Amino acid sequence: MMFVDYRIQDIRKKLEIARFRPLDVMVTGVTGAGKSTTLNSLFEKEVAKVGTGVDPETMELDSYALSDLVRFWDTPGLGDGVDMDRMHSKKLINLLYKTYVLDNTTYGWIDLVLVIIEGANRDMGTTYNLLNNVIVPNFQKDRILVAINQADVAMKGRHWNNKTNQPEPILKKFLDEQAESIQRRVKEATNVDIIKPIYYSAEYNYNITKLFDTIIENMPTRRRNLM
Ligand SMILES: Nc1nc2c(ncn2[C@@H]2O[C@H](COP(=O)(O)OP(=O)(O)OP(=O)(O)O)[C@@H](O)[C@H]2O)c(=O)[nH]1
Ligand SMILES: [Mg+2]
Repeated sequence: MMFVDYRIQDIRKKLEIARFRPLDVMVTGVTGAGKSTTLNSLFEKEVAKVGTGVDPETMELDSYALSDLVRFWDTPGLGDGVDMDRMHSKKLINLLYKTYVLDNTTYGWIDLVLVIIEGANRDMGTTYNLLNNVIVPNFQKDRILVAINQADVAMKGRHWNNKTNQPEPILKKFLDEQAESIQRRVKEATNVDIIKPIYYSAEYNYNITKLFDTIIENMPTRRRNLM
């Protein structure tokens, strides 16, 4: 499976209708959620540096072009203390207000925001903070996607089949319920209606195709006007 060529006709057609190119996706989430790992999984090589210890890894914004049609922006995660969060939030907001001008009209550079949540994460506070205080006030709500990573360790590693690299039914049920619960809680906490998050494992390449399909299915149909 090569994502460089994946569903390229679908993507091109959508971009032609929307009249912009490439699709710029900002990848965001708390530190350690697996943003960089997810990009490496999509690119099928190590493009982004992944954290090894407890320290956050990504400190700056980096963009990675998958093709001339799709580009991803890796960002530093929140949840690393008040001062760092303030600094990183500023970088995220700056990116959300990055613009380009076409035919005398100014448009937003970022077309879609992908919020990555850690499957094992009980404390959703930082994610809600990110949504509530950084993304939602500065970006169109209907361009926000949420996905659950680290599906393999959502139940602390239990019920993950290491031979097939897939969740067993019990874990699958758990993940399905978790996806619904997150959808509900995002609505309660931020008043944003998200589509039911998909779950995947960047580490084991589980459901990565589904993640990419979700991005394609939810591609904006027009350029982004500023708010
Ligand atoms: N078990 C498991 N571990 C994962 C998965 N995805 C990422 N990890 C691990 O989680 C840790 C953090 O991953 P990163 O990709 O660096 O996380 P990040 O969101 O980019 O973090 P920052 O750059 O600090 O914001 C690394 O040790 C990864 O190997 C996954 O799907 N399953
Ligand atoms: Mg990172």
